[in-house]
Amino acid sequence: MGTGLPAAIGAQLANPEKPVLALCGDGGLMMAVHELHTAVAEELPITTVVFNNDDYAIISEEAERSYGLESGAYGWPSAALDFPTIAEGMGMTAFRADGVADLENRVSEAIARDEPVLIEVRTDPDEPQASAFMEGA
Ligand SMILES: Cc1ncc(C[n+]2csc(CCOP(=O)(O)OP(=O)(O)O)c2C)c(N)n1
Ligand SMILES: [Mg+2]
Repeated sequence: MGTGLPAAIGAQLANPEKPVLALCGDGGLMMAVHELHTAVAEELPITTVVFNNDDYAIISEEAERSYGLESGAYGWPSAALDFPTIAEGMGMTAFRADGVADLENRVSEAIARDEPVLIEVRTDPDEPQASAFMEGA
């Protein structure tokens, strides 16, 4: 939560010859979104995959289950973020992937480009979160 992209920058600096991917939620990436610009400015060929569901979904789901709040209570569907546009505004190549096969192709393409790339994957905010699986739901 917030540390994925900064940690990927450190991993890439320590392993310049290896492909590095940061797997982020939209809420988590927003906590350090300016580091996309660091990757561009420092020419770090990180691939950032952001799973965008317009929500702190694990928090919203727990609030709904345990405290009876409405579905998506902490989300922001009326103010959706467009991560490819954000990344492109920082000078980064960006794609949107639709489905698993497309994501696989885009990740391969991003690694082959040897430059920082962002890939956005739109996901369903009603998809069960990790906390639900941990409770056996
Ligand atoms: C620094 C920090 N702030 C807040 C939290 C509490 N927290 C855990 S998960 C989460 C929301 C994650 O949202 P997102 O990255 O969009 O993932 P999603 O659950 O939607 O897949 C929050 C706020 C945390 N773990 N660490
Ligand atoms: Mg989210």
